[in-house]
Amino acid sequence: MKLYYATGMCSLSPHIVAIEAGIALELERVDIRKIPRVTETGADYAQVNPNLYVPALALDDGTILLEGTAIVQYLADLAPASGLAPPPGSLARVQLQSWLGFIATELHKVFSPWLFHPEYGTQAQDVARSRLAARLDYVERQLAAGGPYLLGERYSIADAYLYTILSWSAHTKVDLSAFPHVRRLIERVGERPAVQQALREEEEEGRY
Ligand SMILES: N[C@@H](CCC(=O)N[C@@H](CS)C(=O)NCC(=O)O)C(=O)O
Repeated sequence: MKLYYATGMCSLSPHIVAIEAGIALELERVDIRKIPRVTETGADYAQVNPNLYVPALALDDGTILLEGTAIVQYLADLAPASGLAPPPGSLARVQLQSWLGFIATELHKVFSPWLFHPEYGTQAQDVARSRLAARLDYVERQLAAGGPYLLGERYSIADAYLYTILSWSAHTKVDLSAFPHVRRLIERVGERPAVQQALREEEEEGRY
């Protein structure tokens, strides 16, 4: 299996999940700053994902899986004993999917692209930051009531995704100081050996 990724971007989430699940991944870096978009081997990334973004997961039979929230569930389901996702069909699985959808649409897609492109201007970025603060306040209240993880006592793929997205806070000037439970979750996830390994592997491969 091969994960197409860009260092420190949202593709870090499936990278972490694969390591947590004990799944060996080949990594292929994509330069997401350039069009045409090529991978580190010189391949045309548009042939992998016509939308041009990472992550993409190429299965050994050539199938390409797109969308981070689907990819992490696929990886977790390959290793059910890892407990990274509740069983398909359970209510807990739907609660997990609720978090994955929330992180993707309410957090991830507010950080990216809005806070990654200064050319969008201060006004757009102020709106993005204030929207993120409102959404993080919701996460904070949920964790205060039933943490320490998004699904309660149980670490899941949703926590790895939240960690990945909030790792962008410092350089995009998103202030987490009002959200102590969120910060504690991020610290705990950041201490996990699988997360450390994924960060190390991406750094070793190099940053564009
Ligand atoms: N809907 C996609 C969005 C992925 C996404 O936003 N990827 C960013 C990096 S975090 C990217 O590759 N951006 C470059 C681009 O959109 O061209 C998913 O959740 O997998």
